[in-house]
Amino acid sequence: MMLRGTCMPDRATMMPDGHLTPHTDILRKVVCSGHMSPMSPTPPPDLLRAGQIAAHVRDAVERRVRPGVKVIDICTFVEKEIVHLGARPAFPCNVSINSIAAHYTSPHNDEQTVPETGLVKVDLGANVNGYLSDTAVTIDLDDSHRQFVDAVNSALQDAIREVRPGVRLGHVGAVIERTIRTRGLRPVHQLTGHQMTRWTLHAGKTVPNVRTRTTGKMHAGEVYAIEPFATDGSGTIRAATASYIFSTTMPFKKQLDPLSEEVYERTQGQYRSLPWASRWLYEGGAKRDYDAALRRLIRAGAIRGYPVLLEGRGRLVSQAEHTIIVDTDGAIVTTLGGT
Ligand SMILES: [Co+2]
Repeated sequence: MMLRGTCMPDRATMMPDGHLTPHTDILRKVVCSGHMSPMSPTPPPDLLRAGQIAAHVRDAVERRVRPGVKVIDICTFVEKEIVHLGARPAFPCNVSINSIAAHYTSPHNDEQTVPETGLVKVDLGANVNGYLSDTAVTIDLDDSHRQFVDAVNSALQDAIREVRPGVRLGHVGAVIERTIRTRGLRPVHQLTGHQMTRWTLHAGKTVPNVRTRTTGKMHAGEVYAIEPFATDGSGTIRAATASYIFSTTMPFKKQLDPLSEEVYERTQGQYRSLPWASRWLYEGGAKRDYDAALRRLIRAGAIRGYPVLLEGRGRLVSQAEHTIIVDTDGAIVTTLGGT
């Protein structure tokens, strides 16, 4: 199967309809590493594999997101498939519905189901030995919000076309903003794409979704998640009170109660600084008050929560996302899929 043992990068050219087609000449260049210039080293195979696995699972889950399906079943399907394909989740599967812009993953007892209409964003990533991928798709439940999906797909496509060493991150943001506004929507300016390094999901630089004066640039070999968000609301977001996604602060030395200590050790050992879901603590059937331990850990500064993010006016939000490697003359999209 295409996922087994291959380390061929998904080198591609964007087609006008928003689809990506492999560009065979460039593909040959990348694969025949003996003939490559020293400026264009072969990307780490684990990085490419993390991208392929995430793309495969994203394409598989897209077909499963239908009205009435339990959100927790979508989350566990995604996370189990990632493991089944030989990786680990880079972060909990996010299923953000309608005006929830991002950072919703099911809590352990979630009864919520997918509604009849609107937009569902599924955002997922794989971790292969610390090499990460991050990709998202928006599902238009009753096919009545196509402009939202088109806007983010086109913005992502236009942004990827700008990727090359030396391009200003603010320029990429300007391209994203223009494409979304041209389609009558607004970019969500507080949400950004982000650089990724080994074991670090949000490393240093960000990729804005609007024109900014940031002077930062992309450099060859860097890895980025580019993720445009579009809305018919204000384009601002606010944090809800609930957090279901956390990350562990390292190092942490203070004394804690036994259960908090156990949660700290477990999450630090298993996920390092990558995000994890409170739901994952309950897997295996242990009936303990993890929610209380999480509150104590937050108060102690041992973990941080990522609150659910809502569109400021309660309007719909769409999202598209790919992981890319900055190559000498363009982008290698690691999460292409469709194969
Ligand atoms: Co991301």
